[in-house]
Amino acid sequence: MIKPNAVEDGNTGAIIKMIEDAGFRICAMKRLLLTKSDAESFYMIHKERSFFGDLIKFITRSPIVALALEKDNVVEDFRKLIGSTDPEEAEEGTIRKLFAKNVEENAVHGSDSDDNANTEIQFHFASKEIV
Ligand code: DGI
Repeated sequence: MIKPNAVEDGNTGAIIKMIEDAGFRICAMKRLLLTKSDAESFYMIHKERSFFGDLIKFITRSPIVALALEKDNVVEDFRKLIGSTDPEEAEEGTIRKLFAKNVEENAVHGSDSDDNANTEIQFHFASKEIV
């Protein structure tokens, strides 16, 4: 998912280029505004965290771009490409180092396991949208 700050800053294209250049194949893609209830369901795992309210406000404030990606070792390799959650800790050349503003407005989301990737892909896409 490309998050609101990166879409607002006009970095959608640059981020997609980095994703494709790194060998990921785009199987599905859409730009949409998440509702509050979409966002609360997507981030349910964080609902007890102190930053949950801010996270929901941020992720719903303007459109996101959702992508389903394919590659060998896709989850781990995508986490490497995006870098650490906090851009101050992200490695040089990662998407978050280049495009994140801070730990909350950190430009991109990447699934953290195959199971979560399946759940998150189904959250965003109908099966006929995944090619
Ligand atoms: O999987 P990640 O996105 O790298 O990180 P995560 O699953 O631990 O957290 C999900 C999102 O929640 C993260 O991308 C940004 C937000 N977040 C995480 N830790 C903090 C945070 N937001 C704030 N404001 N403060 C935090 O400490």
